[in-house]
Amino acid sequence: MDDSPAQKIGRAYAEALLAGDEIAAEVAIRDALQAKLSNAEIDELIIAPAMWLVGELWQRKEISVAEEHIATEISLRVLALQREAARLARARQEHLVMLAAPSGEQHVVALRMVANLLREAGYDAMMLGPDVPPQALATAAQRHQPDVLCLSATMAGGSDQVLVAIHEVQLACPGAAYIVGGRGLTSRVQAGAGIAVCERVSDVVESVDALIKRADLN
Ligand code: B12
Repeated sequence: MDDSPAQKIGRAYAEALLAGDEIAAEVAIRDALQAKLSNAEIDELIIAPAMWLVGELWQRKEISVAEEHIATEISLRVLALQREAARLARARQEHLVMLAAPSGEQHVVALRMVANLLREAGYDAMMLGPDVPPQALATAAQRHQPDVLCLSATMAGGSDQVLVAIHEVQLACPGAAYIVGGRGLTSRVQAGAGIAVCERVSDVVESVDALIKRADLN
């Protein structure tokens, strides 16, 4: 039977500790977070067993005191990383991202992916769906005060609809930032202050983080 993700990551983590490789240890813990292991699982299934192994090897004099100290120091730093990830997810809960396909745009698969990724990362995401007229979008933005709006343009001419939507929302909700994506976008839509252009859905969480400003999340 194949090893579970926790077993594989646990092995990688233990190897990293024994090699004194802090970066590899961090990568293993980031992999665990990505694999959706809880902090309790990371503690019980990855960090604790690796430290037990370090203890056994130390007792058997197969590794030195210095190596044991380095392994412990790495694990303590990794615990701080876990705390930081949890804190970032909590901070994201305070922020609302609104998603909409502007007037005439029926394609919403990418936007749904974006909404899923944002929710997974901890953001509050409100999906308005396809073909949302600019005025309706502005009214919704005024009412719910999103920090960021995600808009998609798949069709030729979609750039204009995105620009009209942004213009309307700016009047109703001046503090909002925007992330736009979709193959219908042309150079008419430029990234700039408060506007990010994303080619791939997988870039969206990082882009929202950046727009909301690290300072706010820190
Ligand atoms: C499914 C589909 C439909 C469905 C949509 C259903 C729905 N609920 O979404 C229906 C049947 C409604 C439909 C209708 C039409 N469609 Co259509 N459709 C498609 C199809 C096959 C798949 C679209 C899709 O889901 N792609 C998967 C997503 C994940 O990828 P994506 O949209 O390309 O987005 C990627 C990036 O651009 C980016 N991204 C996109 N938006 C955003 C937003 C943000 C915030 C971020 C961060 C990233 C991001 O992330 C994605 C991946 O990383 C495409 C084919 C294709 N090549 O895409 C045609 C396609 C988009 N459709 C097309 C056309 C022409 C039409 C119709 C005019 C057909 C007709 N004659 O009626 C109508 C127009 C509807 C309208 N007014 O919007 C053309 C568009 C050509 C163009 N550029 O003008 C395409 C390209 C097909 C083709 N090769 O001709 N369609």
